[in-house]
Amino acid sequence: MISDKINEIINEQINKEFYSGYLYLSMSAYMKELGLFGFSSWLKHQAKEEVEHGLKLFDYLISRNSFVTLKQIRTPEFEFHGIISVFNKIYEHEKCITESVMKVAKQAEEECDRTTLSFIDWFINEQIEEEQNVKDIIKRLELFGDDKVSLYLMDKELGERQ
Ligand code: OFO
Repeated sequence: MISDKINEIINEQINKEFYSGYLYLSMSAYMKELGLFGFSSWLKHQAKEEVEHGLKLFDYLISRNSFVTLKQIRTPEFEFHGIISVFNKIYEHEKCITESVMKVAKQAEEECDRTTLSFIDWFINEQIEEEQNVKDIIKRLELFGDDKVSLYLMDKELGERQ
């Protein structure tokens, strides 16, 4: 059985993962409005991944005979101002998520909860990858995002994400 404190922060993390899914879906809708169908599809995939992360945490609590307390998911932002600004927001958001995943790891370390430590490692690695992917997109947008042909090609490429 995991401690009450770890239970609490993992339940919070479930909420944050589902919220991330909501936020990325909202961004996906915005990209669709702009006619950037590849960006929209990439964000929709990202949203699905976030829901999977939430479910992974949900399953972990259950596997440890711990309680799941699902909280209300707040309304995500739905007014955006340009592609780079959307990806900068994602980057900032993911940095917050990394911090909160680290909070779980720190608490588990303090409590010598080896099971949670080993479980949360997967999330730490995932966060490194996600931050890097988003940063790469931002770099490319900054380099040639104003050029319509390049943007078209990038949209096509992101749309190929499986
Ligand atoms: Fe965006 O990452 Fe989940 O954890």
